[in-house]
Amino acid sequence: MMRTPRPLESLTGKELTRKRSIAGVSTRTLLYLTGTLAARGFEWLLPVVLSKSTDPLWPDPGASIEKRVETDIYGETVRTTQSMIIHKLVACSTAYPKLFVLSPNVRIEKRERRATGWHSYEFTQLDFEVRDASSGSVRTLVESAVSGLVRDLQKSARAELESLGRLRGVKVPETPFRAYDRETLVDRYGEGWEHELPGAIRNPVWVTNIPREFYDFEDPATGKWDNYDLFVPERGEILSGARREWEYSRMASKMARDGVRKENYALILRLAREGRLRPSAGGGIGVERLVSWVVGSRHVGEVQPFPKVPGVVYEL
Ligand code: ASN
Repeated sequence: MMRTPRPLESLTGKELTRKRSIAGVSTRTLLYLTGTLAARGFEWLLPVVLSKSTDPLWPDPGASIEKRVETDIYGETVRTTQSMIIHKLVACSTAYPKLFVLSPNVRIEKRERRATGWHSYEFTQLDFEVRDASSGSVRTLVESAVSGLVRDLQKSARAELESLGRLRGVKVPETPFRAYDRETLVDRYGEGWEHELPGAIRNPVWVTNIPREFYDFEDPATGKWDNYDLFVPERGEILSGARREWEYSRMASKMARDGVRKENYALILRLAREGRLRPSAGGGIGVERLVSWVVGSRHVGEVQPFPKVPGVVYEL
């Protein structure tokens, strides 16, 4: 049985030491990744929490949202950020051709997901976007960031990894990572491929062509989606991203097909209609998942100072 992560005030001395070591790894991880992106000319934006428009998280085969958090302010309905994808597309098309943001995402996952060890109802995404980029260039960037990170941590967080028993636990991934079309995985493992794949790989792998939200590019000629998820051994998905749609007619028809309410996406649709949305590609890394994989925690909530475990609401 997986143990549900508990809050700080109930941990033993040994558990607190472990928590602090994980925070050391997390600190170095954030320094490395933000430093790498900044050194490559990315602008670091600060996140927002309340907006009229946020990620619908629909349709997405992996989505399981129990409730969407909405409230009224100043006579307008706003939603807590499910992801900053809409903000990224607008920001990247206008002022910031290469951007990243450490963004708090609120996703009230179904309570059964407590047992996956891989979901939290609040988490932080390192979300980035690049104007005029191809999928391949984003994937190469991520590959070098992930393998560079593990190499860096083996030095910069050596003491912490040693005390967590993980110094030899995570190997520096070999690049380039293998890529599998989702259809190949369905043939091999069936519809439950997402659960089978992590146990079958020893190096991170890409999965491409996943039917998802309107903003990921879907090739009308082939019906394939130009998107990608990154899976790590033993655990699962730590990043999702894509080349994006930018044309009005395609976005609008996908929203109609998927039953996504156009009135919640008025701005992005208007910019697309005016030709002001630009092609881009990007992705988002689940920061706690990445750290959980590195430190070998059994529940992603263990990496959080204040665990947000589906179905469990602590005071803090
Ligand atoms: N951040 C993801 C992306 O860039 C979207 C998401 O989190 N749903 O594609």
